[in-house]
Amino acid sequence: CPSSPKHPLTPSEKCGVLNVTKITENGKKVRKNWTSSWTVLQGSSLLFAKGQGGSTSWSYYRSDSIPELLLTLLSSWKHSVKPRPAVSYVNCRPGQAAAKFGSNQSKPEFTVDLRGGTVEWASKDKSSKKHVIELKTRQGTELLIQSEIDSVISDWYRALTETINTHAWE
Ligand code: I3S
Repeated sequence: CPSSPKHPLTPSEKCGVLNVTKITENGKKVRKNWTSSWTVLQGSSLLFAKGQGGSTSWSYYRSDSIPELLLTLLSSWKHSVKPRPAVSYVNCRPGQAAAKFGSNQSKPEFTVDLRGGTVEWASKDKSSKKHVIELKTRQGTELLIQSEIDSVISDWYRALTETINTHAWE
């Protein structure tokens, strides 16, 4: 997400395409369902986009970085992660991403409150995939978040950790 003078880039403003699955919801184990989701970190919330309509065309994906986009799509294909449609961002600027969720292009499929949550690298028994983050919320939801790209997932790990630490006492 490039920064803009109006909305300076902070650790709490980040977006991109990630592979995600819930493993626990409200304290109950749920079956994994890896999907490729447009993900926005805004303030203490993490939003995952849901596409409009039923199409699953690759052409709906946009990213700030073409190599990142190609790697994401290749990884989705290799790992049989279901593609997600209707993500039509060319750029992700702080403040713009969440506003776009409100339009009819895309809306959050679900939102996670990071306050009081924890983030750690997932152990091997949680997933056979590499570069997997395990995110636990205070509400009892556990998510696995993954990217094939080392630097991408490391940046998300850092941003999520900073966000959780920043909002720890709220
Ligand atoms: O932790 P698991 O159950 O071994 O996770 C794998 C399964 O959910 C599998 O689906 P089915 O049980 O419906 O075949 C998925 O396709 C895999 O991706 C899951 O494992 P990974 O290690 O990729 O998270």
